[in-house]
Order: sequence, then C-alpha cells, then structure tokens
Amino acid sequence: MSAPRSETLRVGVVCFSTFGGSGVVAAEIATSLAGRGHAVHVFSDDVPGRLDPTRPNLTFHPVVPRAYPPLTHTLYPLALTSKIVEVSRRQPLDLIHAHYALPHATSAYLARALLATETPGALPKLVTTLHGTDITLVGSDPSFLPLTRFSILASDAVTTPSAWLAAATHEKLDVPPDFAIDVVPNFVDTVRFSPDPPQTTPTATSTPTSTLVHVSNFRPLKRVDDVVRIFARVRAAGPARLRLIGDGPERPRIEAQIAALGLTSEVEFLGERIDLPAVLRDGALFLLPSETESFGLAALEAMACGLPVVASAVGGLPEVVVDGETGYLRPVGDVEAMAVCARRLLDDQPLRRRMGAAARGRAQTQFRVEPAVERYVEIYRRVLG
Ligand code: GMT
Repeated sequence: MSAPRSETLRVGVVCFSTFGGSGVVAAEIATSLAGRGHAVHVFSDDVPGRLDPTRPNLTFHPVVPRAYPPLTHTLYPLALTSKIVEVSRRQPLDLIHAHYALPHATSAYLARALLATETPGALPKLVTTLHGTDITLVGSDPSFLPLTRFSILASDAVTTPSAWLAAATHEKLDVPPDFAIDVVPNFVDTVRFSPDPPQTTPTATSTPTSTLVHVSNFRPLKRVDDVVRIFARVRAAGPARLRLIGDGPERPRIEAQIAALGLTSEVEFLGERIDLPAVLRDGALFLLPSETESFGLAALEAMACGLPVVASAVGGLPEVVVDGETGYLRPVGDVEAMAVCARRLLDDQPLRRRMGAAARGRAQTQFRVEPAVERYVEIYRRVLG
C-alpha cells in the first residue's frame, strides 16, 4: 500500500548548506512549499543560508556524521542516508527532492532501498535536480560517472535549470535520449532583489555609480582573476571601483593579483553577505566571466536588482542574459572584449539604464518564484501519479 496522496505533500529536501546556488534554490523551494502548506523536511549538514528553520510546516534535520578515528574518510553520505531513514520511519515522506546528484540522490536512493525492506510499497519518490558541477566536473569524472549516471536513471524525475545542462547530462553521462529531463529555470524573489530599497521611493536608477560587482565562491572555474583583469582595463580607461562578494580557495591568489596591479585601494572584499540585494543595487554592472555555468543564479539576482551583466557566452548563461539587451556575452577568457563592454556601460548612462531596466524586466517576467515552484509541484504530482 502506498502513502496517502493528499493535496498536502510531505517533501524531503536534501541540499548543501553553503551559500552556493544549489543551496539557495533548494532553500527557496522549501520555503515556498512550506508557505503553501506542504510539510517540508530539510536535510543538510547545517541550516542553509537562505532558510528560516523556524517557519511553520518546515523541519530542519541536521546531518552529523559521527567521527570514528580509524575511518579517515567522511561518512556524510551514509549519515544522510540514515537520517532520511530515521525521519521517514517517524513521518513517512511522499517524495525526496535531492539537489545535486552526488551524494544526495545516491543517499536518497539508498534510504529508499532500506525502507523498502521494512514497508514495501510506501516508498518516497525521488526527484533529482542537477545543478551543474555535479555533471560537468564531479559527475563526469571517471571515478564517479557510473554512480552519478545510476543515481540519475534511478530517479523518478530529473530536472535541470537550463536546457544546456539537460543536453550536457545526456551527452556527458550517456543518458539515453528517451530519458526525459525537465528544464525548470532557476528563479529570483524580485521583491527582495529589486533596484529600490524596501519602503522607499525609487532612487537607484538616478544615482550614477561606477562600481563593478562580482559574486562567487572563488573557485577556479569562476575565473575571478579575469574579473580583476577586466577591472584593471576598465579602471585604466576611467573611474571605477570593484566589489567582490563571497569567499573561497582562490581569494589569497586574487588578493595578491590585485596588490601586484596596484589596485588594492580600489577593490573591496565584502565576504559572504546576507544583505546581498543592498550590495547589488549599489552597483553599476555585474561581472561573471566563468569557465562554465549551468545557469548563473548570481547573474539573475543582479539582473533583478537592475544591473546589466557582462558574462561569458557559456553553458546556460545565454538562457539568462540576452546579449545586447540585458547585458553582454563574450567568449570565455576574452577579458579585452568584456572590459570594452563594461566601460561602455559605465560611460553611457542611458544605455546602462536601458539594459538595467531590461534585465530587471526579464527577471520579473521569465524567472519569477511562483511559476517555478508550481512547475516543481506539478512534477511532484506527476511522479506521485
Ligand atoms: O557555481 C558554483 O560553483 C555553485 C554551484 C552550486 O552547486 O551551488 O552553482 C551551480 O548551481 C547554481 C544553481 O542552480 C547555478 O546557478 C550555477 O550556475 C551552478 N554552477 C555551475 O554550473 C558552475
């Protein structure tokens, strides 16, 4: 006998807690589902940055792998499996929504296999959202490819935030063409991420600013050194400042690069910020010259704040940024071309305003929260039959 399929769903959301885009998307989905009255259980190593664990209908389940000194490798995927099993025994779930293939979809699969030995039939369905590096880097690494592929094919539904990532999953992981992947674009809260501070009259568009903004986790694939090279060229041609938001392993190298270029006084490191909308709306334009990006949620959040985006023409970014309308897309590594675009936007205020307004308009019309969450709920209901 399967679990009751009532209007109210019991959904387990499995995600990373870090400030990365997949954790943000998962937290926003969990919040919205709870707001609609569904019973939501979030599983992660810590409370995701954008999640309020005290809100009604939402329970946060911390996953804490026990340390056992002879075992030097992390037991997190197994602790996550055990936690899903433990919670499901007490409060059966209709489905588990795993964000990121490894280890989340694999742990959910294993939990389901264990639960099947106890209560055959009453098993949660598995919906897996792929976010990018789980396919392009981790998942396609030969050491992980078979398990990633297996976890995808064992899911009842698989989603990606861009058509590009769906195609890359078919191609890189040799997923059969008839295995359907739902494309559900990422989304943004355009009330929180807006050009105007809450409860004030519009001001941002009338304030001339020459600040370039970049947000990332400072990993090599973000090419933060290109951000600095672009800024150096922009600065050489006129006034400008650079704000770097986020943190990660590349930061010391980037600090050294900025010092070597004599730009230390013109660049600010703001670290990870929860007041991101305020920082974004202070900027003139957003830079995202990544090596790859399945979607580029950081760019979308900047667009919602009215910033044009100068980014690499790569991955899913062309599905977010419309070249020549909401910003500029140039080949990966072409810092000269990106600097020309950025300088043009700083020098031509009407152009910048026009593109900023178009960026905000695109975020409002194409990437709203409610339709995206509605798509996920439709997928949940489809797999639940
Ligand atoms: O970009 C990262 O390194 C973080 C990563 C994550 O897993 O949080 O972001 C990925 O997922 C985001 C949400 O779907 C996307 O907006 C990012 O483009 C994607 N990053 C890459 O594909 C490199």
